[in-house]
Amino acid sequence: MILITGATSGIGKASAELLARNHKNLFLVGRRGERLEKIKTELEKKHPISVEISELDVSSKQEVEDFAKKHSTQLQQVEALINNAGLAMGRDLIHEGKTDDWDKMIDVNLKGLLYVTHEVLPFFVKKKSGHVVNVGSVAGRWIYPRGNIYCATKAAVAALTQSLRQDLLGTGIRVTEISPGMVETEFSLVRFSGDETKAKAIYEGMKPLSAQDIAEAIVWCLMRPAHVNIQEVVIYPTQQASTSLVHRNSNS
Ligand code: NDP
Ligand code: 8X3
Repeated sequence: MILITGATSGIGKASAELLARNHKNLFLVGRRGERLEKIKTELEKKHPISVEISELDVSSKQEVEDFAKKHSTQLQQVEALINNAGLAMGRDLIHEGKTDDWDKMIDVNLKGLLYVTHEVLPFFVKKKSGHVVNVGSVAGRWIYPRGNIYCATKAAVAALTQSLRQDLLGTGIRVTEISPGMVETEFSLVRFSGDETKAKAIYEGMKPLSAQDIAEAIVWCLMRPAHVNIQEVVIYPTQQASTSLVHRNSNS
């Protein structure tokens, strides 16, 4: 069974779909329960797998602890955790930033990842196997103007991924970081508080990555033999050379 956080949309949902096609049982979590129900119904109808779902806000320590207590039997069966839930809020200059946005990004991208990992790792250590895949970002490696807190959370994800690998050395547990560039999902819509015009403008005149592109990389990492750990995967669209360097078609 593979546990995916933030499975209601984008990269998390695409990973669930691809893993289902590979006949993997799934445990999908996210805050939007209706979407989880729909994804479960569709995947179980199409594939010979079972899909567990649970509404979960990963940024709530209490909710994550309650989730782990309630589902301890299922968590024992988890072979891989995909820490995908995450978001950016705003694109303000740092001196104009909103501290509520900062809190949200730190709470979800950083603390949420830690809370969920903390509940799953003891089972992995006990069985001497397991795979943690953290969805970081190129934003954590190449900081860009107005990226500030989002970049900082993703830099922290990169640091924590390394820490996990070091602390877990010898346990048989694999730890991978996937760092995508621009992927067209609900990410920009969330970042700009539902402003579709602003969200669309981000990808204007260029072909971004799709959630499916990233899901394929995640699944490839998961499917390597147990002695192979893909430590880091950095994936950009062809029209993006760095976080600040994007080629846009001239007619756009
Ligand atoms: P989406 O907005 O499409 O998906 C984000 C997912 O995270 C949703 O399923 C959402 O579910 C979930 N999520 C958000 N907050 C919480 C929370 N508090 N608790 C549980 N789940 C939560 O964006 P992407 O698919 O693009 O983003 C997935 C990951 O990829 C993120 O970590 C993002 O930072 C990273 N990334 C994205 C890039 C991009 O350009 N799109 C590039 C690089 C990295 P729900 O709202 O139902 O809770
Ligand atoms: C998302 C990619 O460049 O919008 O992590 O920060 S970017």
